[in-house]
Parts: sequence; C-alpha cells; structure tokens
Amino acid sequence: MRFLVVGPRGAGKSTLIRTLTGCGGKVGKTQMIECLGEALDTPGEYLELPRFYRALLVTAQEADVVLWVAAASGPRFCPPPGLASSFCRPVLGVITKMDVPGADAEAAREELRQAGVKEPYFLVSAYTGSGLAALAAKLKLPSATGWKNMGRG
Ligand SMILES: Nc1nc2c(ncn2[C@@H]2O[C@H](COP(=O)(O)OP(=O)(O)O)[C@@H](O)[C@H]2O)c(=O)[nH]1
Ligand SMILES: [Mg+2]
Repeated sequence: MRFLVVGPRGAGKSTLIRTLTGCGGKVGKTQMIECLGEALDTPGEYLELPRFYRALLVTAQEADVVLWVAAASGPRFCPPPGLASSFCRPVLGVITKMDVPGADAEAAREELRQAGVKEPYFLVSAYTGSGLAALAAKLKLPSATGWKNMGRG
C-alpha cells in the first residue's frame, strides 16, 4: 500500500518511514518529496507553509493513504483546522516519539483532532519499535522492528 507521510518539521516522519520500510540510509533534512519503497516522504515545510498545500494535496493522489504524523514531544504545531479533510485519501493519525520522557500523547492527539484527522490514532516509537506492528499491519507492510533493533540507534 502506497502511503504519503505528512507532518511538521522534526515530527519524526523520515525516521518512521525508515523503520517501517527498511529503505533509505541516514536520516537528514528532507528537502523534497522523496519516494522510499511504498512511502512518499515530505519536508515539514509542506505542511507548515500554505503555499505548499497544493503540492501535498496533489501528491496524495499518488498514494492509497496519508499518514499524518504528530510527535508526543514538543515543540507543538498548530495545524490549519480541518486540513486533513482536503486530502482525497483516507488520513491516518500517527503519534510518534512515545518513548521520550514526559511524552504528551494528549497534546499530540489535540493537534491531530484540530487538523481533522479522525481517531483512533496509532501511538508509536520509531526508536523502540512500540506500536509499529499495528501500523505496519494496517499498511500491509512486513512487521517493523524499530530503529534500535536495526542497529542504527
Ligand atoms: N526519541 C525519539 N526520537 C525520534 C523518534 N523518531 C524520530 N526521532 C528524532 O527526531 C528528530 C527528527 O526526526 P526526522 O525523522 O528527521 O523528522 P522529520 O523532519 O519529520 O522527517 C531526529 O533527531 C530523530 O532521531 C522517536 O520515535 N523517538
Ligand atoms: Mg524528514
């Protein structure tokens, strides 16, 4: 299943994609829309700056589903209310970085709700691998083990 991953800068999109697909090397700053296996990675600016919305919405047409990523650790992002409903594809909410001490899933949940992403959300950590199996199953991917188990963390 092809999936487009959106979320603010630093939310953990690229790391999540690598753990889910096993594709790609070191995670650096994502500069453009990038294809990694079944995943389409996007720069955080595409969600943060309205002039890029069109590119995101058009690219979503190449995917079966959109993953909207919010981190359980700060800084918080204030999404445009209801933007998720502008995608012509189902949008799944993913709350990542659940391993961070003091992780605030509730704040991330509020962020996704404001964006118009429907519950239930997937609570995961790309570092420890927690919650990734359920997400991988939903995306019909082979089970992901998490960054640390990939010998990269
Ligand atoms: N603790 C923790 N850090 C993470 C996790 N996922 C990503 N990070 C870190 O968060 C930072 C931003 O990650 P990146 O994947 O580049 O975010 P992107 O800008 O959304 O693509 C990097 O330093 C990652 O190592 C996670 O699940 N847990
Ligand atoms: Mg990135």
